Formats: sequence, structure tokens, C-alpha cells
Amino acid sequence: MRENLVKQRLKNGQNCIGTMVRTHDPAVVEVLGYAGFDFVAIDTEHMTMNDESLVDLVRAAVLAGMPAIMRVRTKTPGEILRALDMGALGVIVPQIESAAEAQAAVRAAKFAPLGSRGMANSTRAARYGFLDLKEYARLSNEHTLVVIYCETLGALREIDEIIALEQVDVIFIGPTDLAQALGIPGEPDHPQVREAMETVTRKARAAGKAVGTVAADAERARALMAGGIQFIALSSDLAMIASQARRHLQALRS
Ligand code: 3PY
Ligand code: MG
Repeated sequence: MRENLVKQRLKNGQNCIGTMVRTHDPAVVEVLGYAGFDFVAIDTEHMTMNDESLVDLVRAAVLAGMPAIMRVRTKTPGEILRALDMGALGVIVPQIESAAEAQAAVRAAKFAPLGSRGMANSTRAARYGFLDLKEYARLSNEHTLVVIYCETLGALREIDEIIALEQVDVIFIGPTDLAQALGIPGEPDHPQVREAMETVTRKARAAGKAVGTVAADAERARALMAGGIQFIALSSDLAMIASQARRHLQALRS
């Protein structure tokens, strides 16, 4: 179990810039680490990696010196357990509808006494038995980052209670789903979404809780950071390939 520098930086009030990983090749994760990202968020909610490729993505993140945070497929305890047993240093839990669901995600991510994560020493996270179980539990609880999505009406309604959960490290705003939830699908930049984001950010920051979200480019990331958002998934591997591909071809053909 490695130290989670992202968790430390957030606690110190520093910003963390990561990116979403949506491809299956560990080399891509290594490249992103060498490029200087603070973390990778491996997006299993929307993408097609299987568990065998996922564990290699997590290994590659370690090689490149950054934590792998798993955006889990679903908010179920089994998905959270699988991601953490692989050695992910945190989870981003989507579609949370209430404070009770956020609390359940925390319980799934933490060992007793903070939660009820299933414990086994045979896992990659436990170094296949080479870590003392008590030490493993202590280190996991200390370093596992719990990121809770705010992208539903239920989460918006219960945001004060979610923010108050001590073991939630980051409130992560999903503007695309939030737009749908607010009745304006396909308009993540709509003023109503922006207003909801600002309200959530203000409340979380007042309670000393970090806030995260996605940013398509550096300009948006800069504006978000100026607004108090500390944990940013800047673009994604696929989006960066797409924009560079477009740029190269445009340069050649213009
Ligand atoms: C959303 O905008 O809904 C997201 O989940 C962003 O990643
Ligand atoms: Mg979403």
C-alpha cells in the first residue's frame, strides 16, 4: 500500500490535476504519469476494460509515480471492493442519490472501524499476503481516497449531509448528468448547472471539503481552480488523442 500523495495534497489545500483513462493500454497510463499528471481516473463507468486489463493499468500508474483512482462501474460494494483490492488508491463513485448511499460507499471503501470493506490478505492491495493484515487495514483506511459524485437531484438535495460525512474526501460534480437531472439534458454549461456547481462548491469549501469535476481544457481548469475546485480530471486519453489528431490533420491540409 503506497502513500496517496493526492490525498495529502488535497488536505494541504493544493490542487490536483489528473485525467480520465479510457483506453486499455498500460503504456498510455505510463505516458500520462511521465507527462506530469497528479493522478489517473480510470473510467470503468463508461468504458469497456475488463478486470485483467484494469489491474495492469493500476500497476502502470504505480510505475509512473501517481495514484490510480477508479471511477467504478456502479456504486455497489462489490465494484468498490474489486477496484480497491486491485490496488487502486481511491474510488470515484457515480450516480449517488442520497447521503445514505454516500455513507454506504464509504462503508464499502473502508475497513472497520470506519466501514465494512471485505478483508482478504490474498489481494494485490495486500501484497498477496506480504503485508501484515492490521497494517494493511490501517494504511488502506488512511490512504484510500473516497470521491462521491454529485450528479443527481437526490445528491443535490442532500448535499449538506454528504459534505458532512467525514470519510468523504472529495465531492465530484458531474455537469453532464447534473444537466439531465435539472431538465436541461445535453447542456452541461447551462447557467443553471453552473449555479448548482457554485452552490455545492461554496458549501463544501466552507466545510473544509475538497471539490472536483471534469474540465475539457486548460482554460476551463484554470477557471474552476479560481472558483475553488481542487481536484480536476482534465480531458482524457481519448480526447487528447482526438484533439491532436484533428490538429495535425488540419495543419497538414490547410
Ligand atoms: C458527468 O458530467 O455526468 C460526469 O460523470 C463527468 O465525468
Ligand atoms: Mg456522470
